[in-house]
Amino acid sequence: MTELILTTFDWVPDMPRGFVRDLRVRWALEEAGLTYRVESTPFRDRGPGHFAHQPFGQVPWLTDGDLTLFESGAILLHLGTLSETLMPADPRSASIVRQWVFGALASVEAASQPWSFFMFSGDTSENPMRPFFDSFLEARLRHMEAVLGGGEWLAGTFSVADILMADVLRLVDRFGGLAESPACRAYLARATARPAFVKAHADQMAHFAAAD
Ligand SMILES: N[C@@H](CCC(=O)N[C@@H](CS)C(=O)NCC(=O)O)C(=O)O
Repeated sequence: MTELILTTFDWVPDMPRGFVRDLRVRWALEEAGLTYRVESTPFRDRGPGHFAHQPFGQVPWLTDGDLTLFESGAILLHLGTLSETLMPADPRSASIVRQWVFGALASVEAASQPWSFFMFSGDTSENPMRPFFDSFLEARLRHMEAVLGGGEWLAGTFSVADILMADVLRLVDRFGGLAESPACRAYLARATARPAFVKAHADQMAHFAAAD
């Protein structure tokens, strides 16, 4: 197996620390027990080399030999091909995992991201879009309550889908958005109690702190 290299920013301000999406990749790598190395790319000065790997100038990206991948969901699906801890070998179960990978990103994060931008900005004005984003997220969470109340993990056993869904819900929880969603909170507590998450989170915090 080739060496896996995860690239993230060299430094970020305090606010996003603990929530930068390299955490999803670190978490998956730790769950799978895969050997990897972390490299840094400048946060402040994003040059052509950065855009060659991540066309939006964002992080993370993963290098696996001569393959470079961006988008945390695509990276986790790739890691799923390397470890049955992340993605079951049985094709039917794997399809269910992929379904929930897209569910986490395209249905739940699509609603949580605009909401969290409002929360990050601290905007308390009567913005006409705010009620729309509140109710968009509330509807998604209401349906996730029913799903997550019905089982421990999204696809039966823990998988990359849970890493993505839990990380999406973590940002909602940061701003108090899970107050009315006890099943989502319990799922999040289960997921973030996993040693692989605890290590991934601590490693990300240490990585950025080392650059202060
Ligand atoms: N859809 C992308 C989103 C990546 C993303 O939003 N990365 C953030 C860090 S968590 C970033 O690089 N932000 C800096 C920027 O957008 O300029 C993924 O899941 O990988």
